[in-house]
Amino acid sequence: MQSQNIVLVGAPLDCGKARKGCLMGPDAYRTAGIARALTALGHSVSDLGNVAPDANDIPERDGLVNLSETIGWTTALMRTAQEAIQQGLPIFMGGDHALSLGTVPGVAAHAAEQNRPQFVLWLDAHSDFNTLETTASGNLHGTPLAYATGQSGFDGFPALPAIVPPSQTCIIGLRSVDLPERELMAGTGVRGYDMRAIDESGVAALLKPFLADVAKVGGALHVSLDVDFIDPAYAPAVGTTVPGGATVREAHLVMEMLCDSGLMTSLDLVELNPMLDERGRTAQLMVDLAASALGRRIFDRPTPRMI
Ligand code: HAR
Ligand code: MN
Ligand code: MN
Ligand code: MN
Repeated sequence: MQSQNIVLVGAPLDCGKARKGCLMGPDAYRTAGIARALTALGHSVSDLGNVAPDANDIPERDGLVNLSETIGWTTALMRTAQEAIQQGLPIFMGGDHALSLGTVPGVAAHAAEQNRPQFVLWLDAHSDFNTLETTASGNLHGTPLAYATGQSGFDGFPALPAIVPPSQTCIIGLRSVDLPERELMAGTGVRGYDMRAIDESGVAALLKPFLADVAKVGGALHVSLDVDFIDPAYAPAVGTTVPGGATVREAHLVMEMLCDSGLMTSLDLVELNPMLDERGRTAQLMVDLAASALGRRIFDRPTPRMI
């Protein structure tokens, strides 16, 4: 693949749910060698360091976890994403999935400036399609796809600089969807594929038509990779494990196809909780998946070493 300017952005937000630990994610990816792995593929890599949340006076609301801090991260990350994508292909190193409340609208604003349609591929056990009104847990990491696609019910959040039409989103890996999320998604044109669809047809058959749609209109493609897309047997370092997820090879195949397509313009790595990891294996797997998306082939893989 062509050499790219890759821009690493640390987003150590941990406000999207109660269990703490995702704030260590960016440093876990750095320690697992993300810059080295991508440089070895011929890319030039810069690391902008970690973002901090904006201050605001937004009052907390009963039933919502860390509303003010989450909005502070959202405004900061919208701005950072718009800046970072001018410099190349940003990789937003989370942090929990609430970071996509900022990154997706931010990159979508940039695509809109260029008159390019923005598409989003959401690799996740969850649909993250709750609103502030529908969330039962109050955990805002369960809401970013609803926000970015312009659903109502986000009082207090900034106006979206650009909306991603639901029909330009594709979720793969589903195995935990709340009833209100299902109702809200129905009829919007969101493509949602559950694990059974992967079992029955293989992940390649699901991904191909979506990538073809992106290519047909010269779209920009944001990929949001939640650790829990992968089965917890391979990726234990996440607070919201759901058994029955993607295998290591299914996840790599998605990344390899993204690489072949040349369509990916930005990437989130989210929900890694290093506190729950086993000798860094989940952080390493996420780095390896990013490398696959950016040109590493099976035969290029370093021989695994014992750690
Ligand atoms: N749907 C549930 C909720 O809204 C669980 C959301 C969990 N989300 C993540 N990210 N872990 O995908 O509370
Ligand atoms: Mn998620
Ligand atoms: Mn621009
Ligand atoms: Mn998830």
